[in-house]
Amino acid sequence: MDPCCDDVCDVVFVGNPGVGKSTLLSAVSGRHFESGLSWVNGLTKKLCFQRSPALPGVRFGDTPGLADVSLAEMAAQAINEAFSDAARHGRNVKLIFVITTESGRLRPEDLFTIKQVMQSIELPGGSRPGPNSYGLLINKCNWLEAPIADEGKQLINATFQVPKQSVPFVTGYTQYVPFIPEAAGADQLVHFPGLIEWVFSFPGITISRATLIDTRGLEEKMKQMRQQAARDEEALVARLQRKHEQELGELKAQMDSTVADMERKLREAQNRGFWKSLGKLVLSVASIALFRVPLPP
Ligand SMILES: Nc1nc2c(ncn2[C@@H]2O[C@H](COP(=O)(O)OP(=O)(O)OP(=O)(O)O)[C@@H](O)[C@H]2O)c(=O)[nH]1
Ligand SMILES: [Mg+2]
Repeated sequence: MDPCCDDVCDVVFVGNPGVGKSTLLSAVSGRHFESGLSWVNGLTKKLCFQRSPALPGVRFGDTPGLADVSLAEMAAQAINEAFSDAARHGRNVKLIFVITTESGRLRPEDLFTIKQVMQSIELPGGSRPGPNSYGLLINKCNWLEAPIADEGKQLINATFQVPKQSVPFVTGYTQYVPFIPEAAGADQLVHFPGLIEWVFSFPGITISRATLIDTRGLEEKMKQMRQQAARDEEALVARLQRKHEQELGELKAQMDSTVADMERKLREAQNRGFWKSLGKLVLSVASIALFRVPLPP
């Protein structure tokens, strides 16, 4: 679905420092969200809403990264402000998490941020967000052309589709964004084909209330998340392997049955040939006996 100028919603980008939230949001909105290199703290320090003239009903919201001890409180407040404001005005929220990978692997701090943020959301009737309540942009993927990229994507997709302690909120709305070399360290508008359409194809949620994320003991909570994520990944890989083996087993059984079927058909054909040959022989013998016809070669 293309964005339409009647759309009324908030597109809110959330994620850890430096993952590329502001860069991608600029690309989606056509407005400038300050981005670039930042070594000490994250670059975006507070909630920033901007509207695009082409889509007057849409507010694009940029937030600071959460999993940075020095920024966490500010980030928690900015995220809470974005959700509370949307709730107050009854605006639909397209919540998009931006994450990155490390050598193709998910980073526990990104899972931590997603879990914390999603746990802070309450929907109408007091319910918690269900499956597909958020979109996920996996940014700066410099491994998409690798021969085993599909395996990596399969594991990442499964991580977000199978509920587990480290990922209790699941989604199928995942999009891989390639690494753009010219975007490095720059604060410029980069074009990411298909990104706007993807963001607006996501239905979004109606938030009724948001609680402030508790950022106390962040380092300890992150340590626990690292351990939990490692355990969950191990279990998921084993599960995928079992599924793979089961699929291989099913394929083998299917092939065995096809081979057995072919062998049966071959035997039947041979038998048919035998009886046909026998019939021919009897006919030939009878012909010789009756009419003295010479035997066929
Ligand atoms: N090479 C490359 N660099 C990227 C890409 N996307 C973002 N960057 C760079 O990554 C750095 C951080 O990008 P930002 O958009 O500022 O990241 P952010 O998530 O908004 O960061 P904070 O505001 O600090 O939380 C910038 O130098 C971007 O130019 C990409 O696809 N390729
Ligand atoms: Mg930023």
